[in-house]
Amino acid sequence: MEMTFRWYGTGFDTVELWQIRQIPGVTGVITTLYDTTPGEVWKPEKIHALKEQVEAAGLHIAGIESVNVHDAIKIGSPDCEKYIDNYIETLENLGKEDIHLVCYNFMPVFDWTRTELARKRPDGSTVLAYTQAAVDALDPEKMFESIAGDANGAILPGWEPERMARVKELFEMYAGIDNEKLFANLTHFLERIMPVCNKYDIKMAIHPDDPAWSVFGLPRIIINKENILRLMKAVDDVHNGVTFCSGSYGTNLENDLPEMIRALKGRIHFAHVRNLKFNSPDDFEESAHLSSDGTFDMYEIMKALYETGFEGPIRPDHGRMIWGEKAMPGYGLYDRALGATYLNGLWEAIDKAAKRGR
Ligand code: CS2
Ligand code: MN
Repeated sequence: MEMTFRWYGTGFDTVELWQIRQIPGVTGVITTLYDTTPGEVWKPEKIHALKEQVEAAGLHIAGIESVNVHDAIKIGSPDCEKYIDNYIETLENLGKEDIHLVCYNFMPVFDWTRTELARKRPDGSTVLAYTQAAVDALDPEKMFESIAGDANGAILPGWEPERMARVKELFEMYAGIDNEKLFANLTHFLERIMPVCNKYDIKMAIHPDDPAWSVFGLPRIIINKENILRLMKAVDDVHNGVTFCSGSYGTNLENDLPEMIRALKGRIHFAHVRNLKFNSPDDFEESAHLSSDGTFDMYEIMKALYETGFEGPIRPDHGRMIWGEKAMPGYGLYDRALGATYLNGLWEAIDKAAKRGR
C-alpha cells in the first residue's frame, strides 16, 4: 500500500503540499480539480498543471477524488449519453497524464450526510456527527443552510452552493428512480467507460454511500457486501473497483468490515480508513483513528487489507478538529496526520509479524 493524503488544491485547502510532504510515510496526494462542475470535461492543461505542482512539492498524484458523476447519468435522463461522453473524455485526459485511479460515488442529490459538523467531545476537539432523529426532523431543503453555518467558510465536497440552490428540482428529477433503476444506470455508465479505462489502465473505485442507508427517501445502493459484490459481477472487469471506506460502510453496524474486505479481494483499489464511535446505532461521531477511541478494530481492518494483498493508496479519512486548527470540517492537517502515522504503524507491525511467520 501507499500512504496518501487528500488535498483539495491551492485556494480550496487550508493544508499545503509542503506540509503534507512532512508527514512521515506520506508519498502521494489524492486530489481533484475542485473548481470543475460535474459533467464538465477536465482540460488537459489544467490536469498537467496540477500534476506539475504536486510533483514540484516532492509528491505525486496517487489518484483523483473525485471525478463527480452528473445527475443526468444517475437519473438516466435523455442527455445522459452526452455526459458519459464528457466523462470518457476526462478519463482519456487523465490517462494521458499517467493517472490510473479515479474515485467517484453514485449517491443521488447529496454526497455524504452529517447532521453536525462540529460536535464537541469531552477533550474539546470537534467532530462530524450523525443522528438519525435530526435527519428525520429536517426538511432536506434546509439541510444545506444548517450545514453551511458550521463549515469554517469552506465549500464542502458535494455540498456546493450552486447545487444546493437546486435541491428541490433535484429531488423532483429523482422521483421515479428506485434502487433498481439507479443500479441499472450505474451499470450502464460503467459499461460505457470500461473501454477507456482498459485503454489507459484507469481503475474506477466507487465510494460507498454515506450513511449506508436511504436518507430523505432517496435511493441508495452502495451500502453493503451483497450490493457491492453484485456490482462487481455486473461489470466483471478489474477496472470496475471499489474505494473501501471503513467510515461509510461502517455506519451500518451490520457490515462486517474485515469480512467485506476479504470478499472484495482484488477489487479494492483505494482505501479510506477511519474510525467511528457509536453512541447508539442511530447516533455516531467521527472519532480519532485509534481503535480505542471508537467502535472499530482498526488493526483487523488493516490486517484484512494486508492479507488480501492490497497494493493501492490508503488515506486517513475525516479527522477531528484539534489544536485550534480552522479548516474544512474533517479535513484539517493535524488529526489526519496523526491518523496516517497510526495507520502506518499498524501496517509496519502487521508486515513484520507476517514476515517473521507469526
Ligand atoms: C466522503 C466523500 O470520503 C469522503 O470524504 O465524505 O466526500 C467522498 O470523497 C466522495 O463521496 C467520493 O466521490
Ligand atoms: Mn470516505
